[in-house]
Amino acid sequence: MAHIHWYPGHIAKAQRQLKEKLNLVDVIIEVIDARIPYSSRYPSTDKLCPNKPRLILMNKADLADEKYNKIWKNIISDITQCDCVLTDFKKAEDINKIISKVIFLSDDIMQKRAQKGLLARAVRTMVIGMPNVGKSSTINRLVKHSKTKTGAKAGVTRTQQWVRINDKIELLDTPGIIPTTQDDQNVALKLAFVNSVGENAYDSEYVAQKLLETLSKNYKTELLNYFKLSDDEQLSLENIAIKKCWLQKGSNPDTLRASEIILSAFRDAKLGRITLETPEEYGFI
Ligand SMILES: Nc1nc2c(ncn2[C@@H]2O[C@H](COP(=O)(O)OP(=O)(O)OP(=O)(O)O)[C@@H](O)[C@H]2O)c(=O)[nH]1
Ligand SMILES: [Mg+2]
Repeated sequence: MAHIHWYPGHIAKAQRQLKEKLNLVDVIIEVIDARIPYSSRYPSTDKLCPNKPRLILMNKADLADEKYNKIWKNIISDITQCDCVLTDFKKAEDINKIISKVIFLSDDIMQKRAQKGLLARAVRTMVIGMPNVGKSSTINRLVKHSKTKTGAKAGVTRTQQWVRINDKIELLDTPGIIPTTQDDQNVALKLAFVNSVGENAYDSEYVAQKLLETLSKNYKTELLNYFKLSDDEQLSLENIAIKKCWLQKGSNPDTLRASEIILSAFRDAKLGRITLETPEEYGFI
């Protein structure tokens, strides 16, 4: 049985909307989450945007384990055949890196336009990604670079605006949301860990228990330290609730409270910098 549910109607609609937007741009900026670089990637980009140059931002690099950031960046770049850069919303220098990569990636398209005798114009780009990966933060950072809105273009719905980032780049001011499917529960679970799935789509006790199991593999010490437990202690919701004296009426362990605390401790990086998937588990090393 699937533990994490989405609604198929929404997926089809989201896919259609994403495709419409992708048709408008020359270069795609895809944001993924550095803590789950493999699972937050768009798995079927080739179907929706064949042959479009794509820049991948492995965002929230500040929350992910430094030991894995560069390794994953290279693997993602290899498997997608796209440029990939590590980003973090506090690093101002990332913006110039993104801008110059987008210009570089558009070079072929712009040259082809010129050969066809078409008028030179700015490169059009947009940000896409799964929920909560940092799409809006990325757009805001790029837009802060310049504040001029360039108004609606033919074929673009009025609610969308192109923002001129500099004289060479225009950015769609709304992101494209990548529709998630529940085909792969392992991926769904990872997305739930990083809060990329609406909370009413899953049972938080189930997800928190799975997060405990995942963290126990590579970050057991961090977990034990955070909950001030000794090495031989069992890392289950019940045991943590009992040890921390999170009890309900009748002295039952308050496992719901334990789950919420575990999920937010991970999401807010209170356990330290963590990457939830290793290159080894996917056979890359
Ligand atoms: N630590 C850290 N937090 C980030 C980073 N980028 C974004 N965030 C935070 O992650 C959360 C989600 O960021 P958004 O930019 O709203 O993400 P989004 O992809 O637009 O999310 P949706 O619109 O819900 O799909 C916010 O709380 C941001 O402050 C980053 O590089 N590092
Ligand atoms: Mg957003």
